[in-house]
Amino acid sequence: MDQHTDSGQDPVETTSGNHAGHLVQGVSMEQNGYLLQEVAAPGTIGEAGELSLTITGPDGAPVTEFDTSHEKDAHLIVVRTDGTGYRHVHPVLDEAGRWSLPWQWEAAGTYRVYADVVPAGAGKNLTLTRTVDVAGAFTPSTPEVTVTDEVDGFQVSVEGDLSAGSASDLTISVTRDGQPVTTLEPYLGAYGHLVALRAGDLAYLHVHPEGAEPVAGEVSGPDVEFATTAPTPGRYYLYFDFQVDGQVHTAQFTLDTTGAADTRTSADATSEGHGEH
Ligand SMILES: [Cu+2]
Repeated sequence: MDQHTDSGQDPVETTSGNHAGHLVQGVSMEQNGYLLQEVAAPGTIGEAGELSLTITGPDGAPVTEFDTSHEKDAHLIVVRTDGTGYRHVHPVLDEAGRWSLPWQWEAAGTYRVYADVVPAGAGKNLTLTRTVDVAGAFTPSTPEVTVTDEVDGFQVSVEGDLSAGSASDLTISVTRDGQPVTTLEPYLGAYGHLVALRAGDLAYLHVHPEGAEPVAGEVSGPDVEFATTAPTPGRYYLYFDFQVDGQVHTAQFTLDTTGAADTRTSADATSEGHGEH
Protein backbone atom coordinates (compact mmCIF):
# COMPACT_ATOMS: atom_id res chain seq x y z
CA MET A 1 0.00 0.00 0.00
CA ASP A 2 2.99 2.29 0.38
CA GLN A 3 4.35 1.60 -3.06
CA HIS A 4 3.04 4.83 -4.46
CA THR A 5 3.12 7.23 -1.61
CA ASP A 6 1.50 10.61 -1.89
CA SER A 7 3.88 13.13 -3.31
CA GLY A 8 1.82 16.01 -2.05
CA GLN A 9 -1.43 16.87 -0.41
CA ASP A 10 -4.26 15.08 -2.06
CA PRO A 11 -5.87 17.45 -4.52
CA VAL A 12 -9.24 15.77 -4.48
CA GLU A 13 -10.15 16.63 -0.91
CA THR A 14 -9.56 20.32 -0.49
CA THR A 15 -13.20 21.20 -0.45
CA SER A 16 -13.90 22.73 2.89
CA GLY A 17 -10.53 24.32 3.49
CA ASN A 18 -8.93 24.70 6.85
CA HIS A 19 -11.23 27.17 8.48
CA ALA A 20 -11.44 26.52 12.16
CA GLY A 21 -14.97 26.02 13.31
CA HIS A 22 -16.06 24.93 9.87
CA LEU A 23 -15.85 21.24 10.52
CA VAL A 24 -19.41 20.40 9.67
CA GLN A 25 -21.65 21.12 6.78
CA GLY A 26 -24.99 19.75 5.79
CA VAL A 27 -27.25 21.33 8.37
CA SER A 28 -28.74 24.01 6.15
CA MET A 29 -30.52 24.23 2.83
CA GLU A 30 -28.63 27.45 2.10
CA GLN A 31 -24.96 28.24 1.90
CA ASN A 32 -23.31 31.33 0.38
CA GLY A 33 -26.53 32.27 -1.38
CA TYR A 34 -26.96 28.85 -2.95
CA LEU A 35 -30.30 27.35 -2.02
CA LEU A 36 -31.53 23.79 -2.28
CA GLN A 37 -35.11 24.06 -3.49
CA GLU A 38 -37.77 21.61 -2.43
CA VAL A 39 -36.85 17.99 -3.04
CA ALA A 40 -39.48 16.07 -4.99
CA ALA A 41 -39.78 12.36 -4.30
CA PRO A 42 -42.44 9.67 -3.97
CA GLY A 43 -44.50 10.26 -0.84
CA THR A 44 -45.09 6.67 0.13
CA ILE A 45 -43.24 3.40 0.43
CA GLY A 46 -42.87 1.25 -2.65
CA GLU A 47 -44.11 3.85 -5.09
CA ALA A 48 -41.78 3.89 -8.07
CA GLY A 49 -40.89 7.42 -9.05
CA GLU A 50 -38.14 9.91 -9.18
CA LEU A 51 -36.17 11.98 -6.74
CA SER A 52 -35.36 15.41 -8.07
CA LEU A 53 -34.04 18.72 -6.89
CA THR A 54 -32.84 22.08 -8.11
CA ILE A 55 -30.21 24.36 -6.65
CA THR A 56 -30.57 28.06 -7.20
CA GLY A 57 -27.70 30.50 -7.08
CA PRO A 58 -27.28 33.88 -5.41
CA ASP A 59 -29.10 35.41 -8.41
CA GLY A 60 -32.12 33.18 -7.77
CA ALA A 61 -31.77 31.28 -11.02
CA PRO A 62 -31.23 27.52 -11.17
CA VAL A 63 -27.57 26.57 -11.31
CA THR A 64 -26.90 24.65 -14.52
CA GLU A 65 -23.11 24.29 -14.37
CA PHE A 66 -21.23 22.35 -11.74
CA ASP A 67 -17.60 21.48 -11.23
CA THR A 68 -16.52 17.89 -10.82
CA SER A 69 -15.57 16.79 -7.33
CA HIS A 70 -14.63 13.23 -6.47
CA GLU A 71 -15.24 12.31 -10.10
CA LYS A 72 -18.91 13.40 -10.08
CA ASP A 73 -20.77 16.65 -10.60
CA ALA A 74 -23.09 15.93 -7.70
CA HIS A 75 -23.18 13.49 -4.85
CA LEU A 76 -26.52 12.83 -3.23
CA ILE A 77 -26.61 11.30 0.20
CA VAL A 78 -29.94 10.17 1.56
CA VAL A 79 -30.38 8.81 5.06
CA ARG A 80 -33.27 8.43 7.46
CA THR A 81 -33.06 10.58 10.56
CA ASP A 82 -32.29 7.52 12.71
CA GLY A 83 -29.18 6.82 10.64
CA THR A 84 -30.63 3.93 8.64
CA GLY A 85 -31.48 3.61 4.96
CA TYR A 86 -28.26 5.23 3.75
CA ARG A 87 -27.85 5.74 0.02
CA HIS A 88 -25.11 7.52 -1.88
CA VAL A 89 -26.08 8.12 -5.49
CA HIS A 90 -25.23 10.27 -8.49
CA PRO A 91 -28.16 11.98 -10.19
CA VAL A 92 -28.29 13.37 -13.71
CA LEU A 93 -28.56 17.08 -14.50
CA ASP A 94 -30.84 18.44 -17.21
CA GLU A 95 -30.43 21.70 -19.07
CA ALA A 96 -32.82 23.51 -16.76
CA GLY A 97 -30.70 22.71 -13.71
CA ARG A 98 -32.84 19.88 -12.40
CA TRP A 99 -31.03 16.89 -10.90
CA SER A 100 -32.92 13.60 -10.92
CA LEU A 101 -32.75 9.85 -10.71
CA PRO A 102 -35.23 6.98 -10.38
CA TRP A 103 -36.32 6.57 -6.78
CA GLN A 104 -38.32 4.31 -4.50
CA TRP A 105 -38.55 4.33 -0.70
CA GLU A 106 -38.31 1.13 1.27
CA ALA A 107 -39.32 2.44 4.69
CA ALA A 108 -41.40 5.27 6.07
CA GLY A 109 -39.96 8.11 8.07
CA THR A 110 -38.24 11.42 7.66
CA TYR A 111 -35.15 11.44 5.49
CA ARG A 112 -32.32 13.89 5.11
CA VAL A 113 -31.21 14.56 1.57
CA TYR A 114 -27.77 16.10 1.12
CA ALA A 115 -26.60 17.55 -2.17
CA ASP A 116 -22.81 17.73 -2.21
CA VAL A 117 -21.91 19.98 -5.14
CA VAL A 118 -19.52 22.60 -6.41
CA PRO A 119 -21.55 25.13 -8.44
CA ALA A 120 -19.40 26.59 -11.20
CA GLY A 121 -18.01 29.85 -9.92
CA ALA A 122 -18.80 29.10 -6.29
CA GLY A 123 -15.19 28.14 -5.74
CA LYS A 124 -15.93 25.64 -3.02
CA ASN A 125 -17.88 22.58 -2.16
CA LEU A 126 -21.35 23.05 -0.69
CA THR A 127 -23.39 20.52 1.23
CA LEU A 128 -27.02 21.60 1.13
CA THR A 129 -29.70 19.60 2.85
CA ARG A 130 -33.46 19.30 3.24
CA THR A 131 -35.80 16.78 4.77
CA VAL A 132 -38.31 14.60 2.97
CA ASP A 133 -41.21 12.86 4.70
CA VAL A 134 -42.31 9.40 3.62
CA ALA A 135 -45.76 8.36 4.82
CA GLY A 136 -46.33 5.15 6.74
CA ALA A 137 -45.68 3.57 10.10
CA PHE A 138 -42.26 4.58 11.32
CA THR A 139 -40.34 2.51 13.83
CA PRO A 140 -37.10 4.30 14.56
CA SER A 141 -34.10 2.13 15.08
CA THR A 142 -31.70 2.89 17.90
CA PRO A 143 -28.28 2.05 16.52
CA GLU A 144 -25.84 0.49 18.96
CA VAL A 145 -22.17 1.28 18.83
CA THR A 146 -20.75 -1.03 16.20
CA VAL A 147 -17.30 -1.15 14.65
CA THR A 148 -17.90 -4.13 12.37
CA ASP A 149 -20.36 -4.75 9.61
CA GLU A 150 -21.18 -7.61 7.29
CA VAL A 151 -22.25 -6.61 3.83
CA ASP A 152 -22.66 -8.74 0.71
CA GLY A 153 -20.27 -11.37 2.08
CA PHE A 154 -17.62 -8.88 3.16
CA GLN A 155 -16.63 -8.28 6.74
CA VAL A 156 -15.73 -4.66 7.27
CA SER A 157 -14.31 -3.16 10.44
CA VAL A 158 -13.15 0.23 11.59
CA GLU A 159 -10.29 0.87 13.97
CA GLY A 160 -9.21 4.06 15.61
CA ASP A 161 -10.52 6.41 18.21
CA LEU A 162 -12.85 9.17 17.26
CA SER A 163 -11.94 11.94 19.64
CA ALA A 164 -13.94 15.12 19.92
CA GLY A 165 -12.27 18.30 18.81
CA SER A 166 -9.10 16.88 17.32
CA ALA A 167 -8.18 15.03 14.14
CA SER A 168 -8.79 11.31 14.33
CA ASP A 169 -7.26 8.63 12.13
CA LEU A 170 -9.58 5.81 11.22
CA THR A 171 -8.54 2.63 9.46
CA ILE A 172 -11.17 0.57 7.72
CA SER A 173 -10.34 -3.04 6.84
CA VAL A 174 -12.16 -5.33 4.44
CA THR A 175 -12.01 -9.12 4.58
CA ARG A 176 -13.95 -11.92 2.92
CA ASP A 177 -14.09 -15.41 4.35
CA GLY A 178 -11.39 -14.42 6.80
CA GLN A 179 -9.00 -13.35 4.06
CA PRO A 180 -7.86 -9.76 3.55
CA VAL A 181 -9.43 -8.23 0.46
CA THR A 182 -6.63 -6.68 -1.59
CA THR A 183 -8.71 -5.93 -4.65
CA LEU A 184 -10.37 -2.70 -3.56
CA GLU A 185 -10.83 -0.61 -6.68
CA PRO A 186 -10.57 3.17 -6.92
CA TYR A 187 -13.92 4.71 -6.13
CA LEU A 188 -14.59 8.46 -6.15
CA GLY A 189 -10.92 9.37 -5.98
CA ALA A 190 -9.80 6.97 -3.27
CA TYR A 191 -9.95 3.28 -2.39
CA GLY A 192 -13.30 3.84 -0.79
CA HIS A 193 -15.44 6.74 0.29
CA LEU A 194 -16.36 7.55 3.87
CA VAL A 195 -19.25 9.71 5.02
CA ALA A 196 -19.59 10.62 8.68
CA LEU A 197 -22.76 12.12 10.17
CA ARG A 198 -23.28 13.42 13.67
CA ALA A 199 -26.18 11.77 15.48
CA GLY A 200 -28.55 14.43 16.75
CA ASP A 201 -28.42 16.93 13.92
CA LEU A 202 -27.00 14.72 11.14
CA ALA A 203 -24.31 17.29 10.43
CA TYR A 204 -22.01 16.13 7.68
CA LEU A 205 -18.36 15.88 8.65
CA HIS A 206 -15.46 16.58 6.42
CA VAL A 207 -13.49 13.36 5.84
CA HIS A 208 -10.08 13.10 4.15
CA PRO A 209 -8.84 9.93 2.54
CA GLU A 210 -5.25 9.33 3.65
CA GLY A 211 -2.40 7.40 2.14
CA ALA A 212 -1.73 6.56 -1.42
CA GLU A 213 -3.81 8.16 -4.11
CA PRO A 214 -5.40 5.62 -6.41
CA VAL A 215 -3.98 4.93 -9.81
CA ALA A 216 -6.48 3.88 -12.46
CA GLY A 217 -6.48 0.14 -12.85
CA GLU A 218 -4.61 -0.51 -9.61
CA VAL A 219 -6.18 -2.09 -6.59
CA SER A 220 -5.49 -1.82 -2.89
CA GLY A 221 -6.57 -3.17 0.45
CA PRO A 222 -7.42 -4.52 2.86
CA ASP A 223 -6.92 -1.24 4.73
CA VAL A 224 -8.18 2.20 3.81
CA GLU A 225 -7.30 5.17 5.95
CA PHE A 226 -9.20 8.34 6.63
CA ALA A 227 -8.87 11.37 8.85
CA THR A 228 -11.76 13.31 10.29
CA THR A 229 -12.56 15.48 13.24
CA ALA A 230 -15.61 14.97 15.38
CA PRO A 231 -16.60 18.51 16.35
CA THR A 232 -18.38 17.56 19.55
CA PRO A 233 -18.53 14.59 21.91
CA GLY A 234 -21.19 12.04 21.17
CA ARG A 235 -22.28 9.55 18.59
CA TYR A 236 -21.49 9.43 14.88
CA TYR A 237 -22.75 7.34 11.99
CA LEU A 238 -20.14 6.25 9.46
CA TYR A 239 -20.85 4.89 6.00
CA PHE A 240 -18.07 3.36 3.94
CA ASP A 241 -18.59 2.80 0.22
CA PHE A 242 -16.07 0.48 -1.43
CA GLN A 243 -15.83 -1.16 -4.81
CA VAL A 244 -14.77 -4.72 -5.64
CA ASP A 245 -15.20 -6.27 -9.08
CA GLY A 246 -17.08 -3.21 -10.25
CA GLN A 247 -19.69 -3.50 -7.52
CA VAL A 248 -20.12 -0.85 -4.85
CA HIS A 249 -20.93 -2.00 -1.33
CA THR A 250 -21.68 0.07 1.75
CA ALA A 251 -20.70 -0.81 5.29
CA GLN A 252 -22.11 1.08 8.25
CA PHE A 253 -20.64 1.78 11.66
CA THR A 254 -21.74 3.68 14.73
CA LEU A 255 -19.04 5.22 16.90
CA ASP A 256 -19.03 7.20 20.09
CA THR A 257 -16.25 9.66 20.63
CA THR A 258 -13.64 8.47 23.07
CA GLY A 259 -13.10 10.25 26.31
CA ALA A 260 -16.82 10.82 26.52
CA ALA A 261 -18.78 8.52 28.77
CA ASP A 262 -21.03 6.26 26.74
CA THR A 263 -23.81 8.05 24.90
CA ARG A 264 -23.81 11.54 26.27
CA THR A 265 -25.10 14.26 24.06
CA SER A 266 -22.93 17.28 23.46
CA ALA A 267 -25.27 19.21 25.74
CA ASP A 268 -24.47 16.83 28.57
CA ALA A 269 -20.81 17.08 27.79
CA THR A 270 -20.69 20.80 28.24
CA SER A 271 -21.51 20.33 31.89
CA GLU A 272 -18.02 18.92 32.24
CA GLY A 273 -16.69 22.42 32.20
CA HIS A 274 -15.17 22.91 28.77
CA GLY A 275 -17.09 26.14 28.82
CA GLU A 276 -17.19 26.44 25.08
CA HIS A 277 -20.86 27.10 24.75
CU1 LIG B 1 -20.94 10.48 -4.67
